[in-house]
Formats: sequence, C-alpha cells, structure tokens
Amino acid sequence: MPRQKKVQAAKKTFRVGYVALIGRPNVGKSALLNRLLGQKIAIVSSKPQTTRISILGIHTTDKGQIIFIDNPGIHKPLHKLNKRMMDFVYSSLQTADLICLLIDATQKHGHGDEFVLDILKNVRTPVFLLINKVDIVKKGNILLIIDKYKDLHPFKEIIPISAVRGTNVDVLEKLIYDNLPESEKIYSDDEISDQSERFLLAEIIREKVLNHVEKELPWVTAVYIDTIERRGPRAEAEEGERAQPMDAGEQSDALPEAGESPRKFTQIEKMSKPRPAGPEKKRPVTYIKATIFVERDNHRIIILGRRGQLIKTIGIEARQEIEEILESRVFLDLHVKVRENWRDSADVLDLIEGQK
Ligand SMILES: Nc1nc2c(ncn2[C@@H]2O[C@H](COP(=O)(O)OP(=O)(O)OP(=O)(O)O)[C@@H](O)[C@H]2O)c(=O)[nH]1
Ligand SMILES: [Mg+2]
Repeated sequence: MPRQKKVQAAKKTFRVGYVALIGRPNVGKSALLNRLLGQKIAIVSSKPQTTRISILGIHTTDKGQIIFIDNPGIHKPLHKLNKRMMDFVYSSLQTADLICLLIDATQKHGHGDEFVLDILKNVRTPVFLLINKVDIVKKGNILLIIDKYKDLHPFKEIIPISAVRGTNVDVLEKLIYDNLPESEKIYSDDEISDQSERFLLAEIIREKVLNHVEKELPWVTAVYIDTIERRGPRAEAEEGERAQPMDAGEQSDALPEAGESPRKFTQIEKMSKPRPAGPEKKRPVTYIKATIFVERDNHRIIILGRRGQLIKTIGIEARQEIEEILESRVFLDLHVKVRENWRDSADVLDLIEGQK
C-alpha cells in the first residue's frame, strides 16, 4: 500500500523590494509605472525630460509589495536642475533590489544608450532589460534588439513590453516578484506613492503645459502651487450659487468669502488610494493658486497665448483632471512668472522639490 503523503500547507511567501525604473528620457518609464499601478500617479508626455524628481509607486498585492522608483531620464546634465535629476537616478540605483532598464524599441542605439550601459557597469544589482513600445515596431526588429543587447550587459531577463497597451506587463510583474527578497511590508496597504497631493497637482498643470508647447519651452517651465484651500460641503451650501468653478485666465485673486474659514493645507498630505466618490451635491470646493515659472518674457507670452487663450486651455484641462483626483469642484488660478535662469537657482529648485 502506498504510504500516505504528508499534506503540507504550501507556505505563502511575501516578497518585498525596491525596483528602479531607469533609462533615457522618453522611453516610457512613467507610462509603465502608471500601467503597473493601474492608476496615473506620474505625468507622461512626448517631450523628453518630463520627470524631474524620483517618485515612488507602491504596488501591494497578496504576493508582496513592489516599490517602484520612477526616475528622471538619464542624460548629460547642463544645469543645476539636470544635475539634481541625475542625482535622483544614482541614488535610486543604490536603493534598488532590482533595476528595470527601459529602452525604446523605435529608437536606434546610440551614444545615449552607451552612457546608460556605462553607468550600469559599476552596479551589482540584477538588471532586467525592458524593450518598450513593441506595439509600434515589427517583430523582426525586436529580435535584432535582443540579439544586440544580450551581449552588452549580463541582463537577468530581457522582456519586450508595451507600457501603453499593457503587453507582457503581467509577465514582468511575476518575474519581479520572483526576484525580490522575502520580507515584511514597508508601506501600509492603502499607500500608493510618496509624493504629496500638492506635488501631483503641480505636475498635472506642468503636463498640460507640455502638451501645448514646443522647442525649449518644456525645459524652461516649472510649476509651483502657492495655495490650496478646501471648503467642505457645509461652506459650499452657504455659498450657494456664488461658488461657480472658474477657469484659469479669469481673475480670481479675490476669492469668494466662505461662511467659515477655509481649511488650509498646512502640511503635505501623502497620496493614498482613492476613496469612493461621494454624492455630487456634497462635493467640496477647492481653490488652487499656482505659478508657472518660465525663464524669459517671450516664454511667458507664448504660454499666455493670443488673448490669454493658451493659458485658459491649459487651465481648463488641468482643472478637469484635478477635479477628478480631488473629487471636488476646483477653482484654478494660474499665473505665469519670469524667473531668469531658474534651472540654476538652488532657491527655486528647493521650492519646487519641497512640494513633494
Ligand atoms: N506607442 C507607445 N508609446 C509609448 C509607450 N510607452 C510610452 N509611450 C509614449 O512615450 C512617451 C514618453 O513616455 P513617458 O512615460 O513620459 O517617458 P519617460 O521615460 O517617463 O520620460 P522622461 O520622464 O522624460 O524620462 C509618451 O508620449 C508616451 O505616451 C508604449 O508602450 N507604446
Ligand atoms: Mg517620466
């Protein structure tokens, strides 16, 4: 008679670790982060050097907790801003348990890629190569890229993906878990990012600017949130019809007076998972005043647009997205200011980074 097998409950392992997303500008790191989290927490644009500060995206499941670090694109820095951007990259390489190097399958291999591979030469952490944007290249080209890259670094895995379509992102997630150590959770289940709501709002405004400008404008634009004031449903009811959402471009320095003093954002509130939406009538109202910094007066004129039309469009687009995030009606008051050479001013850079 066969011996009865001892039934042993399979021990569930919980994997936890930091995963750095690195690569040249515009390869799709932030798009992948959003896809992996199933939620937009990082801005994405077709202009290079969109991400300027590393942010964490925390993905917790019953298998474990992956803490993604979305980084600025790797480039040779010319300004203080860009040196700081690269410092974020280097520091994330030190923190990471695993590195995901993204490349853009549509781009030819060049000096920029060699620069990235050189940085990885001194790194002992395992590296996955993610060949992104496979939705818009021929299969044969992907095979050529794999063939070239397999000898350029001892990659632990090479995975063709599409951040936009989600191709192979489930495979990637599984392989990441397989390569992380067993550990306890670092963040609680409802935490999704280390960035503050305030920083995300500034980023959303910047994203809308990036969508509408060309040439040097994307590089010379920064956004600072001066104030965020929220009023609850009771104050809104007292306000009645006076509190109508207003788009940027309209004058709003004189905010409508509330029946009670508004709650100010005195401290940075870190982002967590969204709460279910409340009834429409109970939605609070949020007043946001933000400054868009540019470097020269002709930049300011471009962002304002003819008769203020562009700043108005930017304001409408940003407000619509912010209303969804805050689950609130939003008054957005945008101002454009010239700060010469802010990219080399530690004060302005501290101010902007300080929002995170
Ligand atoms: N077709 C296609 N486009 C993609 C894919 N992933 C990203 N993109 C596009 O590539 C552009 C850059 O994406 P981002 O996610 O901002 O790139 P990034 O690497 O974070 O760029 P930086 O922050 O500048 O370093 C955007 O226009 C994205 O829509 C993809 O899988 N397929
Ligand atoms: Mg990015």
